[in-house]
Amino acid sequence: MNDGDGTLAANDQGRQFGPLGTALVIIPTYNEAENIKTIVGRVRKAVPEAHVLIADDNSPDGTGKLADELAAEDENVQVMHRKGKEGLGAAYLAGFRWGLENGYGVLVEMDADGSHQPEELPRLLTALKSADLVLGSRWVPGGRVVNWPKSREFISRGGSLYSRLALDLPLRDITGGYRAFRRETLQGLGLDEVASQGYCFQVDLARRAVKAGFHVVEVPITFVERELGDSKMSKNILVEALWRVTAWGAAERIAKLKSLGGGRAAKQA
Ligand SMILES: Nc1nc2c(ncn2[C@@H]2O[C@H](COP(=O)(O)OP(=O)(O)O)[C@@H](O)[C@H]2O)c(=O)[nH]1
Ligand SMILES: [Mg+2]
Repeated sequence: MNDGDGTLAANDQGRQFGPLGTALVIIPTYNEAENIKTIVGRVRKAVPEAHVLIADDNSPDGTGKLADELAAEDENVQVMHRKGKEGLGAAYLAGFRWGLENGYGVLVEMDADGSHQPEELPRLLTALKSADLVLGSRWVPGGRVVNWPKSREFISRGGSLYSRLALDLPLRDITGGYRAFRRETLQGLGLDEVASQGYCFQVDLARRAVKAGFHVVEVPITFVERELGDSKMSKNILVEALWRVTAWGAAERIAKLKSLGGGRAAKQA
């Protein structure tokens, strides 16, 4: 479904939505010393009413210490120091839990490296007024990537297309990590059972949201590849996404066939 302004709605229920409440922007970090001050400054400027939580996995490059300096200067910036590198998904789950316990109405996922531009966050939050989950999307009309080699674009587009087909999801950018959730949405996703990491973590959350009947909307974004520091993408992250998505897709198809078979058996009886 296309809303006409480049946004895609996954689920149209004609529902009423309550007020959003305060937003917490969760920024997971591993070795982002060159980026952390810039990104937090940009968030605080672009959306001054939003708070920030940095979830650092004990980065060897001292990101955690720089984050502490930011938190000391600004009461709306918090730092979660985690004991070691456990992956993006685990950092987000801990951040979500903290945000929910502390009463935030909106929880935002944002990378530290500038790929997710804080200046686009107001558009995501506006869309969330009438949605349960907003995905910043590179692959809807108006969305794009800057400074990506064709090979990376191919992997990303291919990953979303494969997930879309295997899991039957009406979404274009399923692996992206610039998202805004209402608190009630996160509470309805069964986060305690989420074990996936990396890109697969994002697919898992999107899949759970659609299957739970939440209204998921894609908003076009311009994704800018990092200029400083290194990507943590690895072959393992891609392999994990491929096998998990394939396994979920197969399990869904088997469940569908079984329910069809059950229905036929009931009719014959
Ligand atoms: N806390 C934490 N953050 C991570 C971990 N791996 C990646 N990140 C952060 O997740 C965000 C996205 O990672 P990035 O390397 O830019 O991935 P890419 O954009 O897919 O190349 C960045 O803010 C990273 O610092 C991790 O194991 N723990
Ligand atoms: Mg990145």
